Amino acid sequence: MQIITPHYIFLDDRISTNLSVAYDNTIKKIAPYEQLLEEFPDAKVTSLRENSLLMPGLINSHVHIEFSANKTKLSYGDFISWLYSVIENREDLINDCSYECMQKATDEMLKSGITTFGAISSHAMDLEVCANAKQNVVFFNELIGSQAAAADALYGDFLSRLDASKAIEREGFYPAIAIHSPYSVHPILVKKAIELVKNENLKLTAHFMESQAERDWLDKSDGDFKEFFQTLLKQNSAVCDSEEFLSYFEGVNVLFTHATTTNKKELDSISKNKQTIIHCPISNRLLGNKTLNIKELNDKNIRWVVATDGLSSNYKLDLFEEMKISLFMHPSEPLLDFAKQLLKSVTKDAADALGLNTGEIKEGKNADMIVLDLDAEPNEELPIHIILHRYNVSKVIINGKDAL
Ligand code: MCF
Ligand code: FE
Repeated sequence: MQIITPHYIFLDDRISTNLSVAYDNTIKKIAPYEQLLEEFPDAKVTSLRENSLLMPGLINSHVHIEFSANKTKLSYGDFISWLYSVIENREDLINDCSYECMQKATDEMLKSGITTFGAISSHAMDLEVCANAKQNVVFFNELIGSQAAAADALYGDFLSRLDASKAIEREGFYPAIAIHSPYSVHPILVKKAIELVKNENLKLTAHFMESQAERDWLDKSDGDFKEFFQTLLKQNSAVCDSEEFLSYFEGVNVLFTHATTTNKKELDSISKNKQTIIHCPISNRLLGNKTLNIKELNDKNIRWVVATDGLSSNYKLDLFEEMKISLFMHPSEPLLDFAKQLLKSVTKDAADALGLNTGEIKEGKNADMIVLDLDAEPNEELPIHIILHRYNVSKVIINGKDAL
């Protein structure tokens, strides 16, 4: 058992002073220090410096670790140009993405207070790094392929990657499934994957309605994707429209990434099914996509969470940076309220969406906690300050163990 005595704790509804936390792998009790010492006299005690703030560890629900070698290779500003640049540079990106390169990415996340991440794994190149990472990992094996003729082979490859991830047995590692997107995955494959999700109770995510090109292609088999599919895949029309795609996810807990070009009907379906939208503002800006309509999501009571996406469409894997960009990208949202929502989105809401027992400093939750070094006593605008000032992260605790 351990006791940590910060100056302040970021609790669900308030900032506490004069409380400490007793924990092993889960949070056992939150109470005044003397009381905890009496109850757990043998506990190891960590007293923190002045103005230290204990808060829940951050959850980055969407990151492509295998794309961590990119810095300047990929073309930004337009989604289709980006996609062509991914195809053109695929070999280089893969070859340059060594174990060390990927480990640097997970370490950077750790240093910026990310205690859980959702890895979208295209090739299982990142399996070992993720298995060895200090963080909790939801390992989303990606299923991709729009051609029916190749479906069996693609599904076989996907299943063997899924099996390899199931063989990793460690606390906080969850094998899971990513269906790439409605334009790139044949319905035969989508249906098979969702059957698996239901039978084995796996976590599920998908990219959905990221670009105008995707909107036009799914709605009318036209637009910027037309040439791409005709020349590269000899495909003249979309394999699935968005209504059909969403129908397969009825009653399924899924996190849809981007959703910047969704229409009212799609959002109603997402709302009805209590599904989640992953908001990646930096990626959307860099790939020339629209800004997510947060107000519409809030009006429809749709849970949304902030994530970084990969270094394929970001310059950092830092949720403090991501929240800051989001704060400035949604100027119509009331500042303090929105700052609070952003922080909740990368803690409690992300944990709820992923079905993980974490994201809060609360008795019974997993002991995933970070310490921020504030420089003054916090006031009621602390959520804004946390997002603006990128305070130093001086301690990271994951499942009760010191990770930084
Ligand atoms: O989220 C961004 C942009 N949207 C789609 N895909 C990716 C992103 N970053 C990396 N990807 C990967 C994706 O997982 O790019 C590959 C897929 O494996 C090709 S996209 C047809
Ligand atoms: Fe992505």
